[in-house]
Amino acid sequence: MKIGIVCYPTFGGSGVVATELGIQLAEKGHEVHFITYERPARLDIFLGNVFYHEVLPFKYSLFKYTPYETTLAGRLVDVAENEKLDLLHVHYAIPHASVAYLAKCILESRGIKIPVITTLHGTDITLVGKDPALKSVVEFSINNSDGVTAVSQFLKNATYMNFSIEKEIDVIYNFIDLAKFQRRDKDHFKKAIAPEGEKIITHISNFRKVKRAEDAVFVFQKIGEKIPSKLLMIGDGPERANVEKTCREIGICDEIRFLGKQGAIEELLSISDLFLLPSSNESFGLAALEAMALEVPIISTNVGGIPEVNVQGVTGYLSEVGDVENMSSNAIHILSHPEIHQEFKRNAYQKAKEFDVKNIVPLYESMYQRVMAHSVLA
Ligand code: GMT
Repeated sequence: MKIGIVCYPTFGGSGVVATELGIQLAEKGHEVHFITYERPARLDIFLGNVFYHEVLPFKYSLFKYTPYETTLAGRLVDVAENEKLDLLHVHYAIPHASVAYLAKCILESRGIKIPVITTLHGTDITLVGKDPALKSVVEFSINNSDGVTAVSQFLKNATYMNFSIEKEIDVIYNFIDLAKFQRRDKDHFKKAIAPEGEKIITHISNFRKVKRAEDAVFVFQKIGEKIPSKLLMIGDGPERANVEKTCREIGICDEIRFLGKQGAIEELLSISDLFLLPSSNESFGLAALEAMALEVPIISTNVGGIPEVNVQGVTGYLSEVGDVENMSSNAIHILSHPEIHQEFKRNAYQKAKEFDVKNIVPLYESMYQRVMAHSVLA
């Protein structure tokens, strides 16, 4: 198949899932075309059947805002027509689903039929999409997609609850390539971070408010009162400066390393003993799955789709949002019992196996076949 993928090219979850999916599809022999404003961050390998089409900003003195949606639609039409795409798969509804619908209509007017699949990722439904400024457009473009997927059962339910949806939504979970995402022996690195054998606690996010990265610091502070530990804060985003300020105010900067955006997160997770995910909302929690794949137990909140990934008392523990006390006592419980820690590590890896790419990518492929067959008949 010739598949056009539209996504945010950043380190954000939807961009990571879209890029990894494209790479997997290409490795299975499909031809994949990424259409976005920057080369996707995770598209770091060369494959002969992967193409990247940049959407360039169109600047003109009359425009206060560059019309990204219009140029993206134009590029989609151009790529679909010239590369003879079989379908478009757009990730994150805003603005990709409505832009794809416009491109589809333009192509139809030229006698070209191209089905559109929309994957809902999280804040496009739970936060941004339900804002009255965007709701009608999101609702319309979901209903006019030829196939719709959500990354968890929670997100599927939330979509039906927040919008008036006539379409069937398939749950296709986030995935991990366990063959590539493997624990590495990084003992020298571990020693550099934790020279006295301290435990290494890790938080990875885009430091948006919804991630409550500050709670990771408070949880860590309490862990540190009982168990010598270091905290790795990985990623970057709008809240990072505030979180750093908090660390300075409570005087624990020496125990915390802010590493910014990182490519090889499997190396950092390989030296981690525990992963903190204190989000106030999370449709799935890809970062937690990546940690689990490297045998790192999870201390998380119990919101959204997180319980579909992190199993209470098995792969980690789940607490109410903001319950720093409960999160830290759960963390201390795991870290202070080596045999329990080992068991949680094993369980985390076993649970991650359910989301192995080998199980998940075929679900997308069969959905592609289904919508294509349907589009030919319609
Ligand atoms: O908010 C983010 O972390 C980024 C966001 C995105 O769409 O870029 O991530 C969402 O999609 C991920 C991949 O499907 C999910 O694993 C994350 O849980 C989800 N984030 C939220 O729901 C907050």
